[in-house]
Amino acid sequence: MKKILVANRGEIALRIMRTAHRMGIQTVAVYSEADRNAPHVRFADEAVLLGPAPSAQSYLKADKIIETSLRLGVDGIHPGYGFLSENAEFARKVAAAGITFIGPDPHSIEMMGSKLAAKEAAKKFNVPMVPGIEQAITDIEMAKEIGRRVGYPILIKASAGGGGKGMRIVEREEDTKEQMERAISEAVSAFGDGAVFIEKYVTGPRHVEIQVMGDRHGNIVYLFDRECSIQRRHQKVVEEAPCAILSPEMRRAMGEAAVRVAKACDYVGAGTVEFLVDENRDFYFLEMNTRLQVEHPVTEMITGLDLVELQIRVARGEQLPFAQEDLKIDGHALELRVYAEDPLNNFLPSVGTLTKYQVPEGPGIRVDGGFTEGMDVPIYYDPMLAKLVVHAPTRTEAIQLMKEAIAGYMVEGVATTLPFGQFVLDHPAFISADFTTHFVQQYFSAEQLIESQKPAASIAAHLALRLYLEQQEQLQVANVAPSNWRQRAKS
Ligand code: MV4
Repeated sequence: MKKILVANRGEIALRIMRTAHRMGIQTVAVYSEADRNAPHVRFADEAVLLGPAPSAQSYLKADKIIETSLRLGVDGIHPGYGFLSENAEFARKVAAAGITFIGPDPHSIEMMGSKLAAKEAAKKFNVPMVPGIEQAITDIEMAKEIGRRVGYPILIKASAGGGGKGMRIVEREEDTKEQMERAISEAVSAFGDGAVFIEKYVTGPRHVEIQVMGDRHGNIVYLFDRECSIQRRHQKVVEEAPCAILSPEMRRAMGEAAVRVAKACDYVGAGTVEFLVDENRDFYFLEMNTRLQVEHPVTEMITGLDLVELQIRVARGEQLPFAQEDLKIDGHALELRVYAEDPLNNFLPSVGTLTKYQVPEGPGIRVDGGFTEGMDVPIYYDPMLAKLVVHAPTRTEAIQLMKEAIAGYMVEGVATTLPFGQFVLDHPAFISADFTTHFVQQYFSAEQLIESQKPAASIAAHLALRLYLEQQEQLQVANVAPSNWRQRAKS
């Protein structure tokens, strides 16, 4: 593989190209009119304009991306995350054009894109599943029957959904009819597929996911777990690896279950198997994401591996350079997603110009970003400025290092989720690792954030006052020394 086109933008495009560059592979960037001067465009060896800012007219232009690749002699396309990354049709067209899609085969994407097909495949491989059904359901009486069997509340999920889209909670049997009808009609309008299924609703779960990696020689390994429960409206905010509550036995059981899910769909490349963990520490398969995930750096930190390098190597047909027994966890890593959103104003996107932008650096600190000082935060795409990642020997030290990194992060011009990250890291429930996916809902409010900032604000005010008084003193001395006209004027 001599030349790779990265069909993405921002931090992930940059991160992929950095690894390609290190491997001696040429890079091609694609970009929209809003991204003409973006860092990923500047970094690439070649760059091609796709079209206007909206994604539908640029980063989602599958045919244009493939034509461009053919014209420039590209032999591999990396889709990153989002955009075309889980589009089986795109993967198929790339392969048909004689180009390597750096990701799984189209049939794996397709199978895991259907939550019902995914559950059916996983069940055959003896993967634990939330009580419920693995078939599409339309009949209301049958739905009520399942509700009685597994117990309310139940969750109706769209087969074509995922990532929390198209889910409806039913608290009581008498609401089943109405919620089923709504769920089906929403699934039809959102996904063009009305298939829904039912699961028992796990009320206070943790979201733990397993990174897997497969090659074309039948090897699949798990690269341990990530805890992703700290999320807000299905958008993750703080992730960590490893999950703080897994015993070695449970880690192994979940890892091996994840490998079975990957085997069930002949998986090749980097993938993530999501599980729910309930209060009894029982775990259940949720879904599989057939892409490199935003939070992959925490896994890289604790394994010492470069996941993009591995993706490229297995895409080239190489064997994985290690076996499961060779892998071990080194220390603890945390990731904070730094969004241009205002945590004091309902996380409204905060657009504007980065008048000041300086990221922290130092041992154990990694910032994956795609912004520099002076850039505008465009309104067209995800408002994530960067991922702030830290790695330390223990979880406690990682939390401390993350706090220092947050303090060293200088942003002016837009509001960010940095103070929100600080809030999470200071919270007793986070420190003791005793939390669920309801953490944000349960503990966070703008008032709480302001309250939590008071001690620091008070110290800052005291320091400012002291500095001011010291400067005043110096000024007076300076004024007095050469001439004392002020005193004379006063007297
Ligand atoms: C669930 C659940 C509780 N019970 N399924 C949300 C994302 C999608 N991957 C599946 N999700 C959930 N499925 C059952 N049977 C709770 C969630 C859920 C959730 C899962 C992971 C991370 C955050 C979440 C936030 C709300 C709900």
